[in-house]
Amino acid sequence: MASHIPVSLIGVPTDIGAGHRGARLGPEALRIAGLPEALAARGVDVRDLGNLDGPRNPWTAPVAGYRHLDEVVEWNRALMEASLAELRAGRLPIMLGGDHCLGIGSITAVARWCREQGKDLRVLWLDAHSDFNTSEVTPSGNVHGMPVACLCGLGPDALTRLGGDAPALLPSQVRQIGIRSVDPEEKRLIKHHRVDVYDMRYIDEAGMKRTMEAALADLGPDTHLHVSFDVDFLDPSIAPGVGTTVPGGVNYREAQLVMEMIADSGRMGSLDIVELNPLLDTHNATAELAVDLVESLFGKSTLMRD
Ligand code: HAR
Ligand code: MN
Ligand code: MN
Ligand code: MN
Repeated sequence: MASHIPVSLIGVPTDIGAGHRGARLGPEALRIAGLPEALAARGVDVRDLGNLDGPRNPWTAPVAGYRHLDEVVEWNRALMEASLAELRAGRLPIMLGGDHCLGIGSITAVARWCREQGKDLRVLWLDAHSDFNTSEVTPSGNVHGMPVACLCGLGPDALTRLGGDAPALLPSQVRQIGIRSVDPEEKRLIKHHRVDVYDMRYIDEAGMKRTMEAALADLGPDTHLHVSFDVDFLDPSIAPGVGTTVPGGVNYREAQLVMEMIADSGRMGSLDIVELNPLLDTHNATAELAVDLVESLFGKSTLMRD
């Protein structure tokens, strides 16, 4: 069986960044769907650290373009510290979300660790959305629509400087896949900052194999690959348990290929699983699908390739 670096599961039960409540139940739904056991069955040394603690969801209206900014900062500070500790201990952290605002703390930790180690960092953002809004242009004030912008230095100091003075990422380190919902001003920002976006039109035309070859091109031997997997990346017909479904998403076979090609790269060093909302799911099917895909990320393949 393939050998893997040891894994730490970090539950991040937050929905303060989202427009629907319920993603805070995501970590438990992923456990009930059998994530720890599935990893262990693949020969992975897996430790479940339980859930982080943080402020409750005040469920208030946006202020100056942000909903719940203080709470978002507090959760992300806690996550950054927890994740950095696991990376420094030589473990691969898997964030069990929780809404996608947690990508700020998660990826800030990874960027800091890569700087300490002299490693390059590449981020694969699997999502229906670009998550590149700012407080000036957001249609909702929901911070789960802003994490990529924050990581690239566009946002409030409390989030863009979570890991120190420099932004965590350059836009050139990001590859977005599955995108099909971008707000008009957000699109302008994405183009201005030249984020590499493989949208559904690109996937339709090139096919998923060529898309992933492009997204994974030029990984060095020392590149750390962070995968931020928003389950709304998947088509809602197979993944209904998310707050912001967008039709026309990635199908089951395409999703498997994405995960298998990431596994083949041998570079994945950290993973977020976000936006799962069990209150909107049918019999935990979306959580079970996420677990199935994580098995592929850890090398489960069809009989013919083993
Ligand atoms: N673009 C919209 C907004 O900013 C919707 C964002 C939805 N967010 C997520 N993250 N599910 O991908 O409000
Ligand atoms: Mn997202
Ligand atoms: Mn999304
Ligand atoms: Mn969304």
